[in-house]
Amino acid sequence: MLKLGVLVVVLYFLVYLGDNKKSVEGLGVNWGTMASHPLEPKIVVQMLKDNGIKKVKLFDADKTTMNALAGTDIEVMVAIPNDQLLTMTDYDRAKDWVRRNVTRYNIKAGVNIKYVAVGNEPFLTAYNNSFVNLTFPALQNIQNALNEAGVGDSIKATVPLNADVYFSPESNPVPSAGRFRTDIAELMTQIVQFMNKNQAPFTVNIYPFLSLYSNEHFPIDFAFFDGASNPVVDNGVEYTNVFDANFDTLYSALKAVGYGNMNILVGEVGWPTDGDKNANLNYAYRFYKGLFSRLAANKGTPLRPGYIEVYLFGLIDEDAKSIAPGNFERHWGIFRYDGQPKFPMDISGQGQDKHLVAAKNVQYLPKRWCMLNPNANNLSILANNIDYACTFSDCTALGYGSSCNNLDANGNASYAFNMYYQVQNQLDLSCDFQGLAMVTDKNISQGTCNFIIQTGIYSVSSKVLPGIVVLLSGFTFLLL
Ligand SMILES: *[C@@H]1O[C@H](CO)[C@@H](O)[C@H](O)[C@H]1NC(C)=O
Ligand SMILES: *[C@@H]1O[C@H](CO)[C@@H](O)[C@H](O)[C@H]1NC(C)=O
Ligand SMILES: *[C@@H]1O[C@H](CO)[C@@H](O)[C@H](O)[C@H]1NC(C)=O
Ligand SMILES: *[C@@H]1O[C@H](CO)[C@@H](O)[C@H](O)[C@H]1NC(C)=O
Ligand SMILES: *[C@@H]1O[C@H](CO)[C@@H](O)[C@H](O)[C@H]1NC(C)=O
Ligand SMILES: CC(=O)N[C@H]1CO[C@H](CO)[C@@H](O)[C@@H]1O
Repeated sequence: MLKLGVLVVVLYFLVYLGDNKKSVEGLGVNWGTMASHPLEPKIVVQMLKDNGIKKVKLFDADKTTMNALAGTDIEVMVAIPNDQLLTMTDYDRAKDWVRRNVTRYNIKAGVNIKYVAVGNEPFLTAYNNSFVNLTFPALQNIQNALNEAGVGDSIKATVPLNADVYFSPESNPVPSAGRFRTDIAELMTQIVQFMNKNQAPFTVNIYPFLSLYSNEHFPIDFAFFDGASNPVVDNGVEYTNVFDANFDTLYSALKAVGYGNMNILVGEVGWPTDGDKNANLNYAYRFYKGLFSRLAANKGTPLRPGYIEVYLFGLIDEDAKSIAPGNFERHWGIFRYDGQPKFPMDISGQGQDKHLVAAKNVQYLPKRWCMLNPNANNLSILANNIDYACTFSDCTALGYGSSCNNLDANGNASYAFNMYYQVQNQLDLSCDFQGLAMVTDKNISQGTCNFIIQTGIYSVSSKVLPGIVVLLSGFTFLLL
């Protein structure tokens, strides 16, 4: 008994000394993987640990990711994508999903799963009601399956929703008038009732950047946390930022249907750094600095003071995301595509201008770029070749207000050719473009426009061996 006590003390100090990184209480990040060259999951997990980030929200339950999280104490939200909601309306399939993607990892492999996200913003108006009749049955089946598997006390099913599921009327556009969207009001009430009964949180994604992006008259200061010249006044409460106003509109909508005490979790919040005139490093820095200082102070909002559980969006840039909502979609990362921090960010909320710890052991392709051959003379075929390059790679930094928007026509062509060449892992044939292009070992970056070298692709087969997972989970068990 004494020996065990000593061991526990020793372990405590090991853990304590090792944990010199601090983040605001309970800070989480969204870890999306829609990238041409995703970083190897174990490198990402090490990066999370190095930065003291203890919660992640995923968009699936990918095996390699889950194995990399095994044996860490990082809390995990796994997810069921929208295109699987229909399947989950069948209880047996839902039970099977929980067995394969939750209990297998949670109980047997030491992955600390806390939530299952059922769908992702399924009620977005852009989805034309495709998931309106599927989400609630899927949610019920998943939570019931978790309960039946005996893990329902610690693992909760929730539905990450976009802030467009609630509104305040134009006649009274203040947070206290918040209500659920009329077309889904009855459904939202049922969902909230069910989640409340199971002590699951309401998950909402709040994007001040999108408020600014979608409305050219939006007062820019209202998107940040450092004060606004014209606050919105609501029953004597002054709102100086859209995050608070938005959150409290949800609070009021919940209260109006009788669930004002429900736990609210912010599933996504963040600011992109490229792909739009308002998506840049300075604004992202300003936004996060304000956010972290409030979170560190547990300030909460006027109607819901105190701690808020928050997941940043997102961890790493994703160059294969759909740009239907806008070019900024591929630039939400607090880290670049290669795990390098983009700007100073103090996630402890103390406002120090330090950088996050970069990903370690990232392998890059050789320092070779593709560019427009200065001797190319048949320029009639240039436009088509640029189009081709940009169709199969990410040229969003070329757009208006973006980091590469100041290139000349030749620079544009070189940028497009290089992005394609990198995405193709620098295959020789991918730097030809009907004879217009050539490879160079000179860094052809210009000003704010970085001509990147891609990372090497990791072999997906290099998964953690089952034996190691068992070992790790044994260790976790010892610590408990
Ligand atoms: C929704 O409907 C519009 C108009 O009917 C259509 O253009 C769009 O592709 C649809 N979107 C989806 C996701 O089905
Ligand atoms: C959802 O179900 C209701 C009731 O069965 C039906 O009237 C409605 O058309 C369905 N909506 C969609 C988008 O399938
Ligand atoms: C330019 O290239 C196109 C396509 O290869 C070809 O049809 C055309 O004759 C070329 N023009 C010149 C001036 O070489
Ligand atoms: C470069 O490409 C961007 C995006 O396609 C375009 O807006 C811009 O006008 C181009 N610049 C020149 C000088 O051709
Ligand atoms: C190329 O130059 C840019 C700008 O000086 C720099 O930021 C970037 O790190 C360089 N890239 C490589 C691969 O050395
Ligand atoms: C959403 C998700 O990741 N589902 C996975 C659950 O487990 C099965 C079997 O391992 C996978 O095929 C699914 O992709």
